[in-house]
Amino acid sequence: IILQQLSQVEKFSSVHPRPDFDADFTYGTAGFRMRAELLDSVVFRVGLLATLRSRKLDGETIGVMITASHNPPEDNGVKMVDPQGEMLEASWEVYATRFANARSDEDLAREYFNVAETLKIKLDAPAKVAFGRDTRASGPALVSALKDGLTAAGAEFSDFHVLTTPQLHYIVKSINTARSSNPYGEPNEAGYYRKLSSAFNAVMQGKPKPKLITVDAANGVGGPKLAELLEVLGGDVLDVNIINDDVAVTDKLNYQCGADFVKTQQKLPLGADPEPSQLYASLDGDADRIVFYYVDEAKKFYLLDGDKIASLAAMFIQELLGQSGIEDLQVGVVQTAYANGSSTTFIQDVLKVPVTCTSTGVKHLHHAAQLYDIGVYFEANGHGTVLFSPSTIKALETFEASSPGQQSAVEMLLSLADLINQTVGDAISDLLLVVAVLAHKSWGPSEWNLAYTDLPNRLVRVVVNNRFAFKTEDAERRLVEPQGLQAQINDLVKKYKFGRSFVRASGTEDAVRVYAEAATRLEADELALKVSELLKGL
Ligand code: G16
Repeated sequence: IILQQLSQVEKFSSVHPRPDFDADFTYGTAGFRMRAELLDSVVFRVGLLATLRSRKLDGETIGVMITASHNPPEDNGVKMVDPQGEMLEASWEVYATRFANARSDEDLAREYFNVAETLKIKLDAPAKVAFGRDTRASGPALVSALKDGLTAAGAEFSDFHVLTTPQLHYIVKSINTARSSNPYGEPNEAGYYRKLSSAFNAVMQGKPKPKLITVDAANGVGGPKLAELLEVLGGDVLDVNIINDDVAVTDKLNYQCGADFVKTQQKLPLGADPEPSQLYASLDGDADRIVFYYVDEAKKFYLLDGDKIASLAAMFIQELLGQSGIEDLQVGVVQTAYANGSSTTFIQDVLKVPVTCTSTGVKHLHHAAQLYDIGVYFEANGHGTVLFSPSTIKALETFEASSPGQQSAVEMLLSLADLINQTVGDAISDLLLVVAVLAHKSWGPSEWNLAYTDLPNRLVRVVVNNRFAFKTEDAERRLVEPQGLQAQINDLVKKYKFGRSFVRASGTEDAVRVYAEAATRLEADELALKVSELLKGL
């Protein structure tokens, strides 16, 4: 069997040769991501690794998602999903990188064998893989490469076709928990819509129908999927006007629209002509991020980003816990260095909720959030969710309420746990969460925005010669290399009131990101510019 499998790996690999690519492929913030034409061999090899991962985990289903999310249409990417719907365990990223960089078919077969040997994986053990893709034009060809990898390694596989990234995470968890005492949901797309819509109806019981919401779907997979959810919800529950939902013209994906555009440019997406005080939202290309916004009477734009979502969710959950009478359940918020300083102060000092800071990437935030009973995690860019630990769910389910008020708070918390995707950040689920919380508080977007005022900030993307030369510490807040650069940044920051700035290499684009915040818009822009100038020639 071993020899037969190795020869299959070599044979199939010869159809998916590694391209001429001077740099090494790396499994970054969200898997491999680059120009689609470079990815054929990488995706094939991810198929091999996903098979080994499933074998290692006694045949549990592993997910593979083909997407480049917020990146431009000509890019694509691939990432692996672990059995509980989490990102691939970090220790396996090394194997993914090794597979992707094997020079020849023989080298690849050797790596495959070595990983199986090192991890004591039986090559004749069963393996199952479920996969999906976004709407990019390069998706179908990459799916073929993936199928070849899975076939070569001998996995059983299920093709879920076009999905949002969080839908695939949901399906993987649902498949793997189907026979447990606590199945997560029906393991298919229809089950996802049913779960969300019944939880939303439960949370909204007795509340008036929310005002019209306009959702910019980035011309990505989120548009048609949100439309499907609305159909399951039924016409009378929620009025949503979906804009930028053209998935037929694939070049439009993320073009001057979507969550990343709105967050980084701090302006309206193409096609939005907003009515004052109405709620607007933008999804990203694979619908795992969402940001909200509105304009006032003077058409001034206000952004309600991931930090605002985290604050809103933490506030609501704290209030419900208070009403429920349950003690000893710790709510915590997890953020990254990009979190606006005002949000961190508000969460810690006003809500009295502890805050943890991790490196960028949902994989880091997710694990930190699992350390709380209820862990709210959001990146400022709108990627996040709220995790209820299994013991919290049990505590809620078994709590004996002594008043109807307590009872309804407990039921609300349990419905929220169903409404909020427990596997990963999910723009559609987060949309419903925000709408529901606003309904409960009888708030419009401006009341939501009042909690705290963001410090003006600027995020700049700088193309450098070698982004891998930038190494950080302290949850990416300090540069260790290139040597001396952090001291120069510190000297600049000192000159600005409420100044803060950091530099880190992107894990999804070939660039470095510079973040700056300060007391005024002008100063934040100036600080970002000056720090960016320090990077010239690096
Ligand atoms: C991905 C990750 C996010 C991360 C973003 C930007 O988002 O899932 O956690 O914040 O990339 O990362 P970086 O600054 O390293 O490029 P998405 O929505 O593109 O999958």
